[in-house]
Amino acid sequence: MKRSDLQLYFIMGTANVKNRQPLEILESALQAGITMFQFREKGQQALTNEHYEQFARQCQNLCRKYNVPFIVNDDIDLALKLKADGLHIGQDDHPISLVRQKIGQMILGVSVHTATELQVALTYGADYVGIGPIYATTSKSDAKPPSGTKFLQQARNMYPQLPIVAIGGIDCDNALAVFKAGADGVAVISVICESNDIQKTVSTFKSLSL
Ligand code: 3NM
Repeated sequence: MKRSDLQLYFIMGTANVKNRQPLEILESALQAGITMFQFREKGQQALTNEHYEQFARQCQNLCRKYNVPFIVNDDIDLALKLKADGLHIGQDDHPISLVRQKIGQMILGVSVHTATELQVALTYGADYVGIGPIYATTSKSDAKPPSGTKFLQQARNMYPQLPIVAIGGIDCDNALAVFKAGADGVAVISVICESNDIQKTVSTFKSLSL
């Protein structure tokens, strides 16, 4: 993968969308120029069984149409079944060494919060890391307290070439500080899911990236 693939990384599941069609939001975001997409179907309202897989396939087909990488959050079996472009895991999900063995060459993203977690992720072949929550977020019920940009900056200083995406509470007003701290990109849920003008939101983010 290229570092620029992370520039505007949209994450969505049905629980993130109110009074609108998730696939319409995804297609608007793809049309507007998001550079990566993560399928993250979590929470009490999450789809189950065949609806879950069907929705994932619909998202994947849209991503293919716009040539944007389709990444699955957490679910290794789904990522393998769909031949997704990649898998993203957190620290609580699965041991990274095992995941890399299972998924082969697929893109592997890992959420990290400390220098030790970062080192372990790289040892086992993470292709990119996610750092957050930078700011307060309401989109992840078990999010850690906001970290600000300090660890992001440290990670960038330690690994100048590493693909890094920042996440958590990022919007058009604070994104510049995140890019300046060293992120290659920003991963966002609510700011796109709740946007009244997705084209404008996406263009604003992309104009802020360094
Ligand atoms: N992971 P929003 S924060 C999915 O810190 C997720 O690892 C986070 O959503 C982490 O852009 C987060 O609406 C939610 O704040 C991001």
